[in-house]
Amino acid sequence: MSGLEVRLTARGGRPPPGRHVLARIAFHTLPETAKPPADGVVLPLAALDADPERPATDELWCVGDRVERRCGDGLWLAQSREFTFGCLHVPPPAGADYSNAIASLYERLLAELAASPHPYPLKIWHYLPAINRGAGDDENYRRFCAGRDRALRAVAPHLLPLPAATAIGIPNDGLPLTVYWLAAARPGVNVENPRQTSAWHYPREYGPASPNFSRGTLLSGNGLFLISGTASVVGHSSRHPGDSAAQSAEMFANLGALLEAAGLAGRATPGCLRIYLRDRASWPDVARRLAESPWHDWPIRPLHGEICRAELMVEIDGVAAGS
Ligand code: 3EB
Repeated sequence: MSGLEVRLTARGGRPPPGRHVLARIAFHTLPETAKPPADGVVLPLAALDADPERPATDELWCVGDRVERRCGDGLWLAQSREFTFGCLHVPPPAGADYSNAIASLYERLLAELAASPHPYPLKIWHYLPAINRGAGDDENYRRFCAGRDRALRAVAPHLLPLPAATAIGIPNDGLPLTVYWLAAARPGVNVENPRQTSAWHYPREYGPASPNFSRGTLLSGNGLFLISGTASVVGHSSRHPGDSAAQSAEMFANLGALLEAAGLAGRATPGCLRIYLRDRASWPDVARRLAESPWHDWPIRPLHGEICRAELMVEIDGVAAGS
């Protein structure tokens, strides 16, 4: 394996010598006005940064060999010998159409995978407008889960359970529904968290279709570990509703248990993390817990994003590398 690595750089930063950008994820404080970079995509969430000296960053996904790109019709695709990075975006769907919009988006994603030399997803990121709008089973997140589940069972049941994922709400109504994914010629190794019920076994109370994702995915032969969105969920229930400080402590306990399950306890080298905050004002609470955690010196980017359950205030995801 030539190795995939992920790092934070300044805006427009170059990859290390001899490496190539597979995908640049650009974080902006005002994503609605940002111009997409030629070699990547804009994350549709506002980057929080109290420090004006460190205003902008890009997350660079780098590989050792040449990258080819194509784009058009809401699709952006980058391909190296070993990996494909794809991104699809569509206008925000309205009301009851949410699950249909997600099912068609997923059918397109699955068709791209099936036609690609890299048919196995390793992680799928979802940024969803109005994620908590609607009550009970009509909440958009539940409709999203139903649409994803329907498309998968119809088109690609062999991909179940899906690898690592993130699903976060876009607070700004004007930004498109954005899904992007990393894929390879062979599947990764999925890892579950012993503190948490597997998402595909969540009971009926969380919606008509369970979420399809694994807690994390290890890339075979590479050492990179892709961490799913991890929140203050123990078993299947949300802990410390509305309390961002207590939720942060629970979230870090979950992250520690997941890294241990992946065989990375005490061996993980700084990768790249993102923290999603429902409420920008809770960053000091979360930052305090981060400072007390084993990840205090990892590159990290706080972002303004909504968590899929209304009572959850904070979530973390990212990449760790084995030492
Ligand atoms: C959870 O533990 C939090 O539906 O793809 C995290 C990561 C969450 C991915 C998804 C949802 C998803 O249930 C929510």
